[in-house]
Amino acid sequence: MKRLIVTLVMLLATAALAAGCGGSSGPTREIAVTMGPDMVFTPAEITGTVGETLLIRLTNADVTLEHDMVISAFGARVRLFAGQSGSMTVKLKKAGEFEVLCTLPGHTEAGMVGVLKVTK
Ligand SMILES: [Cu+2]
Repeated sequence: MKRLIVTLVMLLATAALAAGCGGSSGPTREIAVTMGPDMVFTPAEITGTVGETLLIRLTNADVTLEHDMVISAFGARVRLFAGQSGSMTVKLKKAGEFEVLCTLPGHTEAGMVGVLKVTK
């Protein structure tokens, strides 16, 4: 009997873990974006659909310049030194076209901008 209870508890724990991973969040899709060299995001256009979660893998390909990527509509921000890599997740909760900016001084003005297009 004791053994049965232990087995049941383990099964329940496993089920709880599985539920936690799935949850109500939609699928996660990975994309890669390069910052620089020069004042560009490549690709400059990111697309997705509402409900999706994007895992954006970023590489700062510049030799000397620091860059960041800010998608203020979704509260997402990553700042990377030259040559550094990082990532951020963005849960696409709403449809529309949203600004993607590098907010380091002068970078937006120099054209380091992109767009995130989210469709329903
Ligand atoms: Cu920049």
